[in-house]
Amino acid sequence: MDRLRLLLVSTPVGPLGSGLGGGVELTLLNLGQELRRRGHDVTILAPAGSVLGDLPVVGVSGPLQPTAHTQGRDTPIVLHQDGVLGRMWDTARQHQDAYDLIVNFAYDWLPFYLTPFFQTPVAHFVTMGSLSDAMDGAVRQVADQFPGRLGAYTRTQAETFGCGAAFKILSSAIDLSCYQFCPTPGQAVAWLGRISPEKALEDALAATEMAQIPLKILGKLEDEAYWQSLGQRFPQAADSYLGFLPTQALQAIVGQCRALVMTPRWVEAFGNVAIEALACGVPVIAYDRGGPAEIVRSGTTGWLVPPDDIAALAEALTRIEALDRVACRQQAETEYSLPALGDRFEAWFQAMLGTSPPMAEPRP
Ligand code: HBI
Repeated sequence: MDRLRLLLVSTPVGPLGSGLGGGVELTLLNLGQELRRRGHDVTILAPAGSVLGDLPVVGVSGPLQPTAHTQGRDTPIVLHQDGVLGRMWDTARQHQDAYDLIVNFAYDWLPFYLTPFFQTPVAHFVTMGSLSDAMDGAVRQVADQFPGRLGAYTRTQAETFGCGAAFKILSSAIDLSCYQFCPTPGQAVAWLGRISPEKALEDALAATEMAQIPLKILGKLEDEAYWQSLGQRFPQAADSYLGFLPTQALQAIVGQCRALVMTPRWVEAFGNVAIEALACGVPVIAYDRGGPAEIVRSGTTGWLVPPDDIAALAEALTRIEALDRVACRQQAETEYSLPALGDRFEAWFQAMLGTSPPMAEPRP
């Protein structure tokens, strides 16, 4: 594939490296590094203060965008008049001639709406499932006007928008060299993720209490009130919390665990934490919902249990020894390596640029 000049535009909810961007931070880091390794020219456009490995980042200042994942279906579009979201996309507009392709990673209305306003093709990697009617409308507009310009982590996630066939399914990946296989775990199981209601940490606390298995909690403490309420119900929660750790420290702790417990209350678009665990040889016990349901091979690299069924989760925790830690690492190497990710994204870019549709006229 010939060398592309790529602009990857980040989430406006926080600087890269703050953890506020959740899984999309890891996706951007891994994708950016892999595309550059393949010889493409990669530039990241992100809120001021962003750091992403050694990738070149253009920082844009301005008030951050409120997060979408805690809002309801009828939430109206919110846009600061001089916010970082508008300013990032004005920067992209000004410099678009320097790029062959612009890929948006923000889960926000504006970049989808602006797609026909750009001469340089704009593609969208959608990082969450359907959350609001306004965003669904923006996504469907691009599906209609620019077929082929939508990417997603998983089929389940894409289907939540009602136009799943319009998406290229790209899955995710991690740098496997950062994760060590651990054949002999200790007693505890792990829970990883943003501590926020839609991740339902309470179910993991309840199930491990029932199964009498120690739990290690890691991740960004995003919703303080929610954490306090958990502490009231589960006194052991505070001692189980090990903080938001960089990958090296995180994988050392997770690798020692017998399993990762995933309790998504919402349709998790992917669940990077699942492939981080698999890379360490750690099986995943998860609700049969969203991304984790497309990752876990139930019975081999984990168990899928009926969603929101805490008793089933506790029961699955008693069957961890039946799972195969070597198979977990092998699945990560086959499906979730950086070369596999690079192949999928290059195929998507080729499909868009090789036969990019004529510039559609914006609807009157
Ligand atoms: N909210 N408004 C908004 N925009 C985003 O890009 C965004 C978000 N909430 C969460 C989020 N991105 C990421 O954590 C997920 O994309 C992974």
